[in-house]
Amino acid sequence: MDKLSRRKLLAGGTAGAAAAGLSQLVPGAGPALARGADAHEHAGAGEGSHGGGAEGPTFRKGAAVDHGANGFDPSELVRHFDWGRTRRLASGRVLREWTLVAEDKEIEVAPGVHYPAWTYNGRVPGPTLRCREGELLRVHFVNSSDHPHTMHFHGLHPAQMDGVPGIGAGLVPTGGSTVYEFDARPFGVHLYHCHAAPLAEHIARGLYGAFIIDPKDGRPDADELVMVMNGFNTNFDAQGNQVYAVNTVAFHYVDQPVCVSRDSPVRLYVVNALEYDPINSFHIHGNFFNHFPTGTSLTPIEYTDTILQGQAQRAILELEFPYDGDYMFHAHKTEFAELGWMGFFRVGNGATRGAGAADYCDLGELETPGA
Ligand SMILES: [Cu+2]
Repeated sequence: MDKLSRRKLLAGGTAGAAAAGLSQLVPGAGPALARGADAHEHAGAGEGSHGGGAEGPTFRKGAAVDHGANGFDPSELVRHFDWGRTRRLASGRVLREWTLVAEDKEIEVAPGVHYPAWTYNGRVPGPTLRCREGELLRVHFVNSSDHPHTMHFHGLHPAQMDGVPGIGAGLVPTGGSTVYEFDARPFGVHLYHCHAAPLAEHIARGLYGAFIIDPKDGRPDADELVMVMNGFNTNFDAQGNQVYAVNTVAFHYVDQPVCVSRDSPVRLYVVNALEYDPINSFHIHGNFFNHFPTGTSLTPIEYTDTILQGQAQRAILELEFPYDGDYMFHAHKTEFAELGWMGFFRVGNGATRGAGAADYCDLGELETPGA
């Protein structure tokens, strides 16, 4: 299928594999927030456009993903950093260790859309591994999947530890295990993923995660969030994706916005793990951020509201929200946004946002605007 025919399938809902994938869903559904004017603008209200957003055919009315069954919740995952376990070596150096298990697991990526994922530790994305520059890292990898896999880290390390077929431990067979060991460098936001062939499928199935190396002296305090941009090719034609998201579940942060405090530093670790589409993007409404590509410099390269990322590119974005309210963030590749890659930041508390504000946003005591 060429690119054009894929677009036609997505846009027109004509017969074919893509349409069949979407036909499990019922139009006209969606979280209340997405019914705002802004969401309509971006969602295109479904009239002959791609997917139609939370109002469109990618959602079942009133339905939600069963996070319990998935075993992970994007609202928790967004602030979860896995620091592993540490001990100090005789040299004084810190040894940091993790255990990651590959396992096959069906996950729900949009209400009613179940996808046969391959996971690290039962979740997609895999755990956000976090460490400090200069530490010795040791990753115990166990393959409990029905397929051979590896763990390939971005960063500086010897070829033997690269997690590719034919070098070092190479492919780890079903029931097998290995240990990857390397130094934590350079600081920045990186990623890890399986490197078995066919590579695109092994990544697209869900075998990836963020890998953050903090500078030796750390970074300034901030409310830190990890956002792994991903997608799901639910019809397995390897031509684009039918569901797009940050942290796996389509429109999750429309349904449950990411709550942040006004006038407080927020740091986003944004990783593009999307397969089958060459470019992804991140755009925020009503705000600008400092952009640190790969997070390897402490000096931003630009102050903007939109960044592009090719496959495996990533960045740190730093910002503050000067006003209360709900602020959309989404791929500015609008087709992706309409198929699930959009969400909201909710700034301030219920009292300052007025009627209709969800009460799960418990940010404690906040000043009212203008006070
Ligand atoms: Cu794999």
